[in-house]
Amino acid sequence: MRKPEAERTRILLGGRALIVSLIAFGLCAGTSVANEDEEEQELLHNPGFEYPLIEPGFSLTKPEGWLAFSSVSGRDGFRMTTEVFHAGDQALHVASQDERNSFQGLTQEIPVEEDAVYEFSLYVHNDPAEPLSGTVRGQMSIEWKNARGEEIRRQWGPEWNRRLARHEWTQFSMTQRAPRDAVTAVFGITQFNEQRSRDGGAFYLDSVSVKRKR
Ligand SMILES: [Ca+2]
Repeated sequence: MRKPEAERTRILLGGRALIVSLIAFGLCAGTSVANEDEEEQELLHNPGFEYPLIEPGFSLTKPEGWLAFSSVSGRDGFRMTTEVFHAGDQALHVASQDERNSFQGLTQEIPVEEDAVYEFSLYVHNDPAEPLSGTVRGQMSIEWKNARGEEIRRQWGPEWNRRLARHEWTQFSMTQRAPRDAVTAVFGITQFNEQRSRDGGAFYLDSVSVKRKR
């Protein structure tokens, strides 16, 4: 039996109203997600060294999503750890290499938009068991690249050294505007050792972050 005309109309209107509501909700939700994407979303993969999961203690396993480099062939001082961390369950232990004028680092290259502003930040903690000494230091940097993969500009940020706190985490950050033609940026943390005399030591690194500000 056919429904009375008035009731069919109401059902149709109700359905349309629901669809309109859903579209409106979707648009609102979409807008809010887009804003978060542009302004607040974490852009790094595995920024807190939570992956892969390691056994309790220290591990030579490399953190997912990060590219490690070292001036000393086949050897670096990176170890994932569950012993000390700023957030989550894991962090990275960075020990200087016993080699004069050595350097090593971790980078992550991600897409960027020219003229957008990016905030790069991290937390570091001097290793009380083997604190940084002498010339050993860590430093943040951003390398902007164009569509051909060529470096447009490299900007060095804050650095930390033997004066870094041994019993608390210290945050460092740098905020920079992507230059014209930039399509990707390499966000890096480098540890340098000039090794005059007996320089050495290590620090913990955790909660690295890159966010687009505007
Ligand atoms: Ca962590």
